[in-house]
Amino acid sequence: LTSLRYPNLKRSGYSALTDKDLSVFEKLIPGRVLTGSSELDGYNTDWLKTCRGSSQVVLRPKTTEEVSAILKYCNERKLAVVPQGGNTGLVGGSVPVFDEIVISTQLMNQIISLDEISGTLVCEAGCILGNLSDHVAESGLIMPLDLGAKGSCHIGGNLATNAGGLRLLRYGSLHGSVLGLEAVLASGEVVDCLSTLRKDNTGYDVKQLFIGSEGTLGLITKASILCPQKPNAVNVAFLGCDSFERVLDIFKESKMKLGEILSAFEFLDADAIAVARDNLKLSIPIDDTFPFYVLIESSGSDGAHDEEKMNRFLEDMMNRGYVIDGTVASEPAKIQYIWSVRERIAEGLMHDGYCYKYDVSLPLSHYYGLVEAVRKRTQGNTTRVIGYGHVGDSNLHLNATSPEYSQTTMDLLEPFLYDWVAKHRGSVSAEHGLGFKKRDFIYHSKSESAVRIMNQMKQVLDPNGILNPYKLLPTVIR
Ligand code: FAD
Ligand code: 2HG
Ligand code: ZN
Repeated sequence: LTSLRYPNLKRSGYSALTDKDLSVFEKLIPGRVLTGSSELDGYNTDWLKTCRGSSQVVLRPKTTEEVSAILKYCNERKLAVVPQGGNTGLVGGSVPVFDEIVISTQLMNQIISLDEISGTLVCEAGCILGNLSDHVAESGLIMPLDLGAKGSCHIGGNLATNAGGLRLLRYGSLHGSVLGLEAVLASGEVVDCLSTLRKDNTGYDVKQLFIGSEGTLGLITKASILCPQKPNAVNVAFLGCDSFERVLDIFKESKMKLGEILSAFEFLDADAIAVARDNLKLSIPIDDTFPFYVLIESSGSDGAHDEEKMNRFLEDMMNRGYVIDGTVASEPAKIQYIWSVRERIAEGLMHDGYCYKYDVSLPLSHYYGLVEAVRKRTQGNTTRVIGYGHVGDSNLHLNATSPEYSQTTMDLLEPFLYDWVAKHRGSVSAEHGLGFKKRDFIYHSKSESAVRIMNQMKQVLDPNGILNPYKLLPTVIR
């Protein structure tokens, strides 16, 4: 079988689904086997509407034991599967490529425990991030990660992609804040690493393997997460400046002057602001004619102290001419509005038609140079090329759009963009992962020896290759 959608890719030799398989699944999880084609549409199509599979069945287990029984059966039958959480992934990793069986964590959404003193949350993989945030907030805690997709992404999906997001600058990556997890291997074996300990140096840290493995090594069923204290005082500044050099100056100064209360440092260029203004009809909190905008958040424990610190910092930035105009908010509604201008850019880009999405890490000295280079190269072939993102983490979101997919535009973008990133010693995927779309660019950021070890790990944990095939690992292992 060769998919019409992916003419250069052949389906591997997995078994095809039979009626007998369906009746086995129906016995394992009665009433939770979806087969109607209209019902399956959403599970077969990714958030960006650029990848579509043709799975015939979606399984919705409720427990680890059910996941284990399903995987054991699929492994013995050599049926390929794709784990799916909220299906908000941006690299085509969460949907089938051909007819892989979708295993959705939608019904695994129980919160198991919350220790208010240590801040340890234990929950099932299908809990929606936003619901977890609301839950821990009642105990004066926050989740260590926050992202625009919080209304639908699952915590299991967050772990599987090692999602970064808007708070990474302050709270670090999930490799630090995940204390434990439970996962089921392709064989059905349950790997219990559901520790709640902060310190535990007893041998290899096996749970780390699953964080960022994008569903290729096991299906994550539970997680234990360290939740920070909810800050008493939050301030958000939205600033306009006249060059990218100024953005970097402000970043350096904010680390010095805001110190321990700095909790986010994001930037948007004028073309990103135009997406919020023109496509989403959002009113921009300050004059909308600056070439660059910065969003700075401070979070601390003393409102008066933090506000004074922020105001002194901003005054200094304006006196020095680094900031031309700005607004500061401390009321929750205004803070939320300013954040929505930043968080909704991904949604706004979809109004242009087709979106070529890139998520790279670059040394700050070369960070915006990529946007300029891509703009120059694709001039006349795109509606716009925008740069925005987590500049405080050296993570650039570069997006180009056009009314519909164009192979000419794609050929201008790739491999040019990835070569540029590799030449400047960056990463071709900072936080979204490799999934289906970027797996063959892995060598731009990882050595052949590192990829060989990844492949060996895959062979050990999933010898039949049933877990999320055609994802993360490249077509050719060198
Ligand atoms: P899915 O999309 O369902 O799956 C993603 C991958 O994880 C797939 O490979 C899938 O097979 C695997 N997977 C899912 N669940 C499991 C499981 N239980 N066990 C094993 N594998 C599993 N990402 C960031 O890093 N930072 C951001 O700021 C950010 N913002 C976003 C904003 C928007 C509007 C959108 C649409 C996406 C954004 N993303 C961001 C992308 C991102 O990867 C996630 O939204 C999120 O982490 C994916 O979670 P999900 O539950 O939707 O996973
Ligand atoms: C964000 O930071 C997400 O908003 C999405 O990672 C980035 O869509 C993008 O380019
Ligand atoms: Zn991001």
